[in-house]
Amino acid sequence: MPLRLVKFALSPEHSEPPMFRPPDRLKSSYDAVIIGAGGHGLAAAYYLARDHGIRDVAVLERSYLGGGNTGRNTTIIRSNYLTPEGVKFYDESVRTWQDLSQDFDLNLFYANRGHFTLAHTDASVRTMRWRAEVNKHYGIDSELVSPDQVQQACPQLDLSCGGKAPIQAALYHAPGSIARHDAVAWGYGRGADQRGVEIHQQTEVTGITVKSGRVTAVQTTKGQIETPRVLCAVAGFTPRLLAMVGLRSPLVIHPLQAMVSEPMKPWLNPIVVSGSLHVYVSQTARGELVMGASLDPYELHSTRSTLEFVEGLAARMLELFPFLSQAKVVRQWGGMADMTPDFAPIMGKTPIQGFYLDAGWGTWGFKATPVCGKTMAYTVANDQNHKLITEFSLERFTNYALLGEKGAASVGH
Ligand code: FAD
Ligand code: PYC
Repeated sequence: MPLRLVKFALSPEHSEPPMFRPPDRLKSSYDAVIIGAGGHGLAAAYYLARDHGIRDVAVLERSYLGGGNTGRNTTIIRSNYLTPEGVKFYDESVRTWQDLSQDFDLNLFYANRGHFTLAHTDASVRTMRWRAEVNKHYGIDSELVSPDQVQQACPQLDLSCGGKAPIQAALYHAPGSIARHDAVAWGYGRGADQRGVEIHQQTEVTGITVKSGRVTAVQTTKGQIETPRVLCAVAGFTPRLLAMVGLRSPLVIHPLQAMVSEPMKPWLNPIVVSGSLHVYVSQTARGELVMGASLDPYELHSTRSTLEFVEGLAARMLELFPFLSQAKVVRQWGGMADMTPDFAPIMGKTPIQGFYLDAGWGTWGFKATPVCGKTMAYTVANDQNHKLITEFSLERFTNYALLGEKGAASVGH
């Protein structure tokens, strides 16, 4: 190790400023409590403090900051959705992403790569064309491209997919990007912390008090907190939190797994997704291939990972990229995806006064982190749903007003 580095490490003059303030003791009341220190909860805290002047906020996290789906996802950012509500919402998020590193003064490794969704069947070509037209109508850069154009951008791809499912066309979305997921949680967390928000890790919410239809307090493993406003942003834990306030939702929790290869020289610039083969891949700045597939096909509240997943995904990766047969998988993991029947989120006010929900983010919520933060902060501060989220309310399931985002949610489910 270079001497200079050792000196730097040991010298008190060069100590690195801590990213967060040392944790305070939990107070007995706050203006607002946010449950969950994932990207969504932290982003909401950040914008509550920055844009609405609400700083007496506690973010409560049962485990560690960013340790839920935020730190487990494959970081695909795009806005090529199918419904007008979805397209407008995710477009606002993509715009916010572009300035976020500067906003935080922290490198999020945001990298604009372009995003191909491959179509191997007539039916998927039809869906891609449909998405391209909806996207263009709302000013989103998406187009149907030929196999030759795919090959040009990605010469390593076997267009015949081993002869089993030749690529017929693809949806190309130029704004498609990736970013460093942990840094997003750190950036929002640090920004909130600097503005006075308290982040309490290892602090689990175990109960919520509702009196006369309104939230009054939360119980935690570190004591009770009085508060008139609670934002629940706990992804795969949402059904458990809803049970505490006596609400029901159609959410089901399925594991979603992913894996990463050893680092290799950069060869894959775009993000490549195949719904028919249930596989997607991107290459990070470090050279690793980040790969994922569809949900595990059964409900399970667990982050365990399986050999079956690695074997299946590796086999399908080789149909697209046969030259990878000697590449090593170095890591795999799983998250708990909170799935809605229409593949759109659940956001906004609930029948309980002061209890706000940010959930139903299944396999698609990382890209929405900035826009969720902004719209939920607005909703909590004004006790009024932000206009970009009115169609995402919990009530849509009782009003028969589902959204139909399945064709664009991510890989095939
Ligand atoms: P989380 O990050 O899960 O945060 C919720 C937090 O709440 C957790 O830290 C949890 O510990 C905490 N919590 C739970 N219960 C309590 C309690 N009682 N008290 C206190 N704290 C509690 N999305 C994309 O857009 N692009 C992708 O490429 C993508 N890939 C994915 C790949 C995988 C493998 C997975 C699992 C997900 C993927 N997603 C993707 C989805 C995305 O990760 C999530 O939708 C998003 O991260 C949700 O963020 P969040 O802040 O709502 O939840
Ligand atoms: O939302 O684009 C996405 C995605 C890809 C993989 C998981 N989610």
